[in-house]
Amino acid sequence: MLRAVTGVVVAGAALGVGHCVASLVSPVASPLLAVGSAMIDAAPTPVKEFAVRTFGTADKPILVSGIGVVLLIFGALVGTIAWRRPRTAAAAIGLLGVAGAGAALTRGPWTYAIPSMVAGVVGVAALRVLRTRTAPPAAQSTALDAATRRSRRGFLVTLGGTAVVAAVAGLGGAVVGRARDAASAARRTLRLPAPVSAAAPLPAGVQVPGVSPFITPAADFYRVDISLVTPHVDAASWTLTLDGMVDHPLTLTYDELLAMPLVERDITLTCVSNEVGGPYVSTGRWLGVPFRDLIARVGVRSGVDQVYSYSLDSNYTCSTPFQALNDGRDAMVVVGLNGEPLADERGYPARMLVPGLFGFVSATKWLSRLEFTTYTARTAYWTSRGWATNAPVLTQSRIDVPKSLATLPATRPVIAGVAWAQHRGIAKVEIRIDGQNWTEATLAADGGIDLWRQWSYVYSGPPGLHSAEVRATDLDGNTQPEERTKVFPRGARGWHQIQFTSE
Ligand SMILES: Nc1nc2c(c(=O)[nH]1)N[C@H]1C(S)=C(S)[C@@H](COP(=O)(O)O)O[C@H]1N2
Ligand SMILES: [Mo]
Repeated sequence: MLRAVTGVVVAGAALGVGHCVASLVSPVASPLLAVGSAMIDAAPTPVKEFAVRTFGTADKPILVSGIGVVLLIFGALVGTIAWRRPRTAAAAIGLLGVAGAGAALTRGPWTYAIPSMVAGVVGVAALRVLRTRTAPPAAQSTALDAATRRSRRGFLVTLGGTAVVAAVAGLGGAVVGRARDAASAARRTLRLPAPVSAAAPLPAGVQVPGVSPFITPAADFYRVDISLVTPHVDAASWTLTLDGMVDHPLTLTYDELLAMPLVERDITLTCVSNEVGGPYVSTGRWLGVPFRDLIARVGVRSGVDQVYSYSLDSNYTCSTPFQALNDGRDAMVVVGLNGEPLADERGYPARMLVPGLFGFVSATKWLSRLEFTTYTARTAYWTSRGWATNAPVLTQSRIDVPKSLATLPATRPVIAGVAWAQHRGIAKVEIRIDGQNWTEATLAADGGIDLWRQWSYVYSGPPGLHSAEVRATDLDGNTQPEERTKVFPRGARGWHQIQFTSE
């Protein structure tokens, strides 16, 4: 038992010191997080889909805790063999350090390997020190002579000391990491310029009572990305490079970007990983620089069919059809959401947004570079993992009230929700009860084709348990098909259905 505890303490010390060193290099280089990030990249698509579906936004903390537990168990095992086979134990810890360094190297420059190497060295050294203080072999505490008892006390003191080092280093790392985060402070005091073209005022009556807020508060906006550690970018040293097949490559600073004419638009964003009835759809008031102005500045050569965007979020890349950035729709490089600079998790200092396309082919956060190129020349992160190369949003609808299995009050028997088909617009929403005839729901006021549309329907059937299904038709005439499909590789199809009890 004492051996296993020793192993856990050694592993903890190694990880704690590694985390602390990483706070000076890059949080991403922390052994735990580097391994986690490498696992996210390497995970086969079905595993990733399962994680997003099952754990939602909590999938990352769960992954990190899982890896942490595995490493501590590994430490316990190493501890149990450490007195009989010290070399094997040291080699196991060393190998783990190398593995962590390897994982970190897939995330960034060579300095990223340092924290895991240091962790490995600390682990091996701590084990060695503890072993030279002897202790474990004594199993029965009765027959101990004075000398053994003294040495045992010495060992326990050293073990306690190591545990304290582990905790202090780990916490220290967290504190240093936060203190270095001056970029966020700069963001809080930043005031964005006013748009030259404000968002058109929303007509009265876009909101149906009880349905999701028409404009999603920034804090409630859905979040989907592959980054385990939210990048905290310093806007003062950030730049955006536009290059590739262009006549005048361009690098803009944050101030230069903000100095360009800004427009403000209300746009609904959706994730391809949204299940039928799911929460990965939100609407914001976005402030940004129109792509058409950026395109005009660089002079795009003929033959360009995609813009390949790069992110400071390590190896994330994204393919966006050039046509969608240049056909007059409100595609932009975004700097603000709902009147504030973008939050760190939202892609500060700048991200992309293109109405009508799923986020994974259009909404790159922590944007660093836009390369005008071809689909033949560059393959994006998700495309190389089997997802669609170009993915317009699918027409979808969702019932928000009543919640599934809830009771519909007799005083206000309203079934209501949202429907979306960005950049095509919603023509019609229909509802059917218990699989009978489709009836048109009442559409709320229309904010524009790039926005979702709310709808409502007054239920007038008998009391008891019933089902309700919804389907939308967009202005191109596409009606949602009945057949459910998986979200992979181009988004879920099918009708949202709920069960409810009417009073
Ligand atoms: N850098 C980066 N940008 C990204 C992603 C990512 O993983 N990394 N995910 C994309 C996906 S899949 C979606 S749906 C949107 C979600 O944006 P949000 O988190 O602001 O809602 O961001 C996109 N931009
Ligand atoms: Mo997404």
